Amino acid sequence: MFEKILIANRGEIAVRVIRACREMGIIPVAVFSEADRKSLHLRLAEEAYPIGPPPSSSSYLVMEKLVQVAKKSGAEAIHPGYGFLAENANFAEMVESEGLTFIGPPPEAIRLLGDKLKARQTMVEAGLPIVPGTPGGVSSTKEVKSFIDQFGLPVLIKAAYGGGGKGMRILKEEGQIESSLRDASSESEAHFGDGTVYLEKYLQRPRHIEIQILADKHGNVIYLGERECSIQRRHQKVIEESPSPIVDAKMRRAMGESAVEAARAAGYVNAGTVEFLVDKDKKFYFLEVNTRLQVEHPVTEMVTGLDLVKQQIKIAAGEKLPYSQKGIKLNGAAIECRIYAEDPQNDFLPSTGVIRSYREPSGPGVRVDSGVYGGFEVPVYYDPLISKLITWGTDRQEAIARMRRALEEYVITGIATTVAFHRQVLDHPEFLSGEFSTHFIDEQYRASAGANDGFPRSLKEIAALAAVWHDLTNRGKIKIGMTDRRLKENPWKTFGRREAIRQFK
Ligand code: MV4
Repeated sequence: MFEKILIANRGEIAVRVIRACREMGIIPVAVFSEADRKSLHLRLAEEAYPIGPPPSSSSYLVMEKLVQVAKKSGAEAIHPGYGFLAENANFAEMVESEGLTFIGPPPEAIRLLGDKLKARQTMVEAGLPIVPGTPGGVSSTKEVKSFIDQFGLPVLIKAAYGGGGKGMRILKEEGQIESSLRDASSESEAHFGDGTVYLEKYLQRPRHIEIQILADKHGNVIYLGERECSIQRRHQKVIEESPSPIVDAKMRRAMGESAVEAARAAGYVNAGTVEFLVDKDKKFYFLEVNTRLQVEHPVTEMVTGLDLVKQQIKIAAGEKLPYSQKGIKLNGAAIECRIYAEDPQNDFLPSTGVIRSYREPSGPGVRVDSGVYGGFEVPVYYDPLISKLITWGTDRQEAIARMRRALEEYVITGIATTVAFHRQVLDHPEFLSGEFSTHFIDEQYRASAGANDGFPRSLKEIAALAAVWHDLTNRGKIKIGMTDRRLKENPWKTFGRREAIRQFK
């Protein structure tokens, strides 16, 4: 086993990997940019090395610096986390060629799966269901027209090296072919350095469901159930859960076995995720493979009891998987809310600044993977994800009840966050019913500033608000936390509230 691992990342995921190292008796080595001098991952790591100025292009993305620090510190392996260099085949290659171990898949698998056209071709050959699409890149209106003649509208133009919705255009009418093609291609060129785009039939209101897999270096591949990731906004996931409310045992097995086939076909090793789109008839289609540990991995950890980061490290060190497929038992349900430093009242604009007060929820079934603390200044340079709140319950209902309770306990002041937004989603009938698609937030949430912000209120909510308003205006007295008369008589419960009440009298 490794004695030292360098973590080529920051924030909550660096903290997550450090924790796994600690439990395994491995010394974690942190790196930090000038903007991260006071970040939580440094406080928890044994050693920390500076790697440059705040912009990630000058620090967390500079491959040579990371390899250099790894060697200088005596680390034998590098964990890339997610984002930054996690899915960069050249980085994985450089790490290995310098005699270090990359804690992730082989460079060839990253390269193959990063090329969406090659990935699709590979999966067709492996027998996976895929959405109808062009086998190669398209560049002319004529090619698009003939695809439409065969499969009809709408059509989705996708970037061959894309991800996260960049370089993607929905084509709804023939008149837009030329402009959409041009836009998608130039956006792809700008973001991925290659303007190749291809076509797929556009699925109208799909769900996004993904399968977690683990593959060791000895040819063993297993799947760890699914994650429902349909609650997203602008290609950024917001809430994930496992199991999916619509997946039964039979569908799970079919998707899981497909995912294992996909991994085998790609020569995959380590932890990976096979993404599927699922239509209204519950038919599933291969989308792509994410060749990294994902942000939402904790929900899978909660229902399987496995530590995915430890498994990644063990696989990289050459160990065999500890379980066969039969040994994997899914238990209960887990939900994750991504807490972003963003302002839902202001079109989810990133909100930076000092966290004035900070109190994390805890108690039964609650886990917080956080990269911040009270007094910390959230840097402007990086992803605005500050923590992930994960709850577990014996079933979906209990996981939801615990999430609501935990969101009520969570205190973050000084900056705007998405905590209150999550409270609204967790009260939304469509979310509670489990009947939703990737368009849930777009369809249900109004982000424009104004009186009609947010999710439309139910009649019951309006009635409750009217009652409170009536109470406040007609009695001329504001009661804080004193709606229940019995509380008045209980000094334990009213202790600490008195000051606030006095101020309002
Ligand atoms: C699709 C699709 C519908 N049909 N492909 C989104 C990110 C990228 N990984 C692939 N994505 C999608 N691919 C076909 N053939 C729907 C999505 C999609 C989406 C598309 C437009 C706007 C929002 C979206 C949210 C989630 C998924």
